[in-house]
Amino acid sequence: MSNLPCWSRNGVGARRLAALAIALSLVSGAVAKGWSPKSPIVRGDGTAIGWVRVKVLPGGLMVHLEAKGLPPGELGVHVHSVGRCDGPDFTSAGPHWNPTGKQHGRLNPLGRHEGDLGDLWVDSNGSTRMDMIPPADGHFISPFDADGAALVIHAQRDDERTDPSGNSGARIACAVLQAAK
Ligand SMILES: [Cu+2]
Ligand SMILES: [Zn+2]
Repeated sequence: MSNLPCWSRNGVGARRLAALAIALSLVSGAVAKGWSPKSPIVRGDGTAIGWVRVKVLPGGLMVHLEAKGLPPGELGVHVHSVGRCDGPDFTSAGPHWNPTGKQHGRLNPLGRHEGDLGDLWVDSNGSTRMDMIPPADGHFISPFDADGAALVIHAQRDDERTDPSGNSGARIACAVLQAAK
């Protein structure tokens, strides 16, 4: 698991990561600025269930999201390549953001997509609140090209290995991501 993203669960872990982000911002000045506006996360029927905001860093995409009304457990979550969330199936969001032509998943020897974020942890009451902080090194290509980008939450866990989407099942929620202003 050590090479998987450092998603934190609700509660203490999330607060610790937030504290770390604040501490880093005090040291480097690099974290406090650059967040996008909040984008609504919607279900297939258009109901808003939460929000997400992102920040493009040289090593990856920093993500913060909060949502309710999701099925409990681990759910795959990715950046998809088109900024369109047309319900009910969100196929409009296109495939995973993959500017380098890789296969899906951090555990795939031919991976990974730059849009692969791992899994959300959803509480027994259906809510989630998570931060993803990317590795500090490496190169990352911003997904905010001409057709934008979307964040998609799936019905099942992402196995981080199976091309093209980690066997993560249907697309159950979507947010049109916004670039930082
Ligand atoms: Cu996806
Ligand atoms: Zn992928």
